Amino acid sequence: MTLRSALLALLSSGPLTGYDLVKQFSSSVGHVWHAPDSQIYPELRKMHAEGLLSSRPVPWGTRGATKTEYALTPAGEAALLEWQNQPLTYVRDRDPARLKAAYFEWAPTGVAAAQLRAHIAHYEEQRLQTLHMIQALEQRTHPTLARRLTRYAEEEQEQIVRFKIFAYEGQLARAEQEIAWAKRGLEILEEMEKPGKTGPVRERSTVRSPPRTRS
Ligand code: VNL
Repeated sequence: MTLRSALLALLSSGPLTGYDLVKQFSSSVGHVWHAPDSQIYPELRKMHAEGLLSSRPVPWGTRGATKTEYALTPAGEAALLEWQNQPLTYVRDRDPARLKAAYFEWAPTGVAAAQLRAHIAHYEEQRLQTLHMIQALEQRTHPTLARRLTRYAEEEQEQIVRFKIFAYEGQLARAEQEIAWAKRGLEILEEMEKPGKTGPVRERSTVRSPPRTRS
């Protein structure tokens, strides 16, 4: 359902062929709503069948071939408005990094730290990507945005740009928060490795105790 909203939103920048849509998806709205190409094509066909999109053949190459260009219909625009008017539904957390961290006592030497460093690397990468996106939006050089803006008056353009940047500010804040969290985890692991610290006294148990492999 939300893939549909992302596709409607992207097509509100102007008509696109299926191929261009898939390309632009991954370099724009796909950064906040990832979807594989294999999901996009069938969803476009469904949206077309349901009357949300119109299609027309446009020339392709020099041999009389055509490709299909999709555009929002009035029903498609209505669906976009309807989506904005619906409240979000929240799902409860299912976070693999938090889940794993909660049981790091089972992680062999160095593995927990390596996972936290990988977490940092992932979000450092996302942080940079997000900063670049914000810059392209601020400068209005992002091709999808630039094309979208041609359909609006200057006063409206300002708001359109601001909302896109606002979305990425949220992504940026989350990336920085994840980096800070994982760095804190590394500190905790280091703290635990300090010599002279003994763990809690445990009674003998039939339950297998976690491996104490850190030196
Ligand atoms: C647009 C352009 C959207 C760039 C984006 O992400 C983006 C757009 C939500 O104009 O639809 O990164």
